[in-house]
Amino acid sequence: MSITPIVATGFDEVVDLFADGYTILRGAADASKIAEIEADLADRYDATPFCEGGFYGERTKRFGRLLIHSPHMADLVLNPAILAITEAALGSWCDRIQLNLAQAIEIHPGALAQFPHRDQDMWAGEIGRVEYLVNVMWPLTPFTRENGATLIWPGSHGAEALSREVKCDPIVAEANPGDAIVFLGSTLHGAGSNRSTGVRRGIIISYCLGWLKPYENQWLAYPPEIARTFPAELSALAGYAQHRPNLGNFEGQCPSVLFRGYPTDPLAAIDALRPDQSAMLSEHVGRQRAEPAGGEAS
Ligand SMILES: O=C(O)CCC(=O)C(=O)O
Repeated sequence: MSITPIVATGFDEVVDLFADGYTILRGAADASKIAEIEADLADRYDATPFCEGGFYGERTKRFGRLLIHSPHMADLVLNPAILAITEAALGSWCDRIQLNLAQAIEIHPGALAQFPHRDQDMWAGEIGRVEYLVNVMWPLTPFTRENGATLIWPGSHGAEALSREVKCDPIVAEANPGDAIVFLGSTLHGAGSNRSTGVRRGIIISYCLGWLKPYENQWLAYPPEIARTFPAELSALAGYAQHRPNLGNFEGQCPSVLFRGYPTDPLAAIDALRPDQSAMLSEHVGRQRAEPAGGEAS
């Protein structure tokens, strides 16, 4: 395994994540809160049509924008243990992480096993040395071998993603509401087939490098009038923060400026730079200021 996160964490889960490509955090959230989320989403599950196409699954329902469907979702997205693991896992490659997706999934009896895939393949970046994403599957109903628990191929991550050969059998991520099934964007995985008589419900929350295009368009899912009601950490995850230098700005400023309404007057563009860039810039500016008027920068 060639990838080692640079950030020192002390979290065994991060070690497991990079050793095996996945880890399961038992009891990461309060099961009663998960039950409240399931209740909040119930009507939406009922109203949502089945997906079309073999990847999404024709016996599967999915819907996004989960932060608007349950007030308890914010706590799940901001789960401190998950954020710590994710920041440790991805922090070597970005200045800040962002929310990639918050999607509810309901797999009905008769659903076929999903095509095994790696979520990182949605981005055409270098494979094998960079991790782009951390996925967290939160079961709303128990996940069992019979009802289609997520299948995960241990050790299929990192440089192994360059190999076309699958070297082992998948593990069945059996888990209960409150548990968090965490895996890397480079880890081969997919939903299992549902051979039971009940539905398998879960929520997938993923986080990616802050400079990538997220899978779910966060600014459309949560426009400023909605995102302004979020806690600051959550709105930043949902795209209302710049990724230094200056990425995702609005008129040269942090997009959270829109929480005060669309500005009627022109705004000043304000540098949002990393410390190393600020240092280089200070030197560049300082040198010119120190020169006699009319002098040329070298
Ligand atoms: O539902 C699952 O267990 C996995 C879902 C998944 O990997 C996907 O939809 O991309």
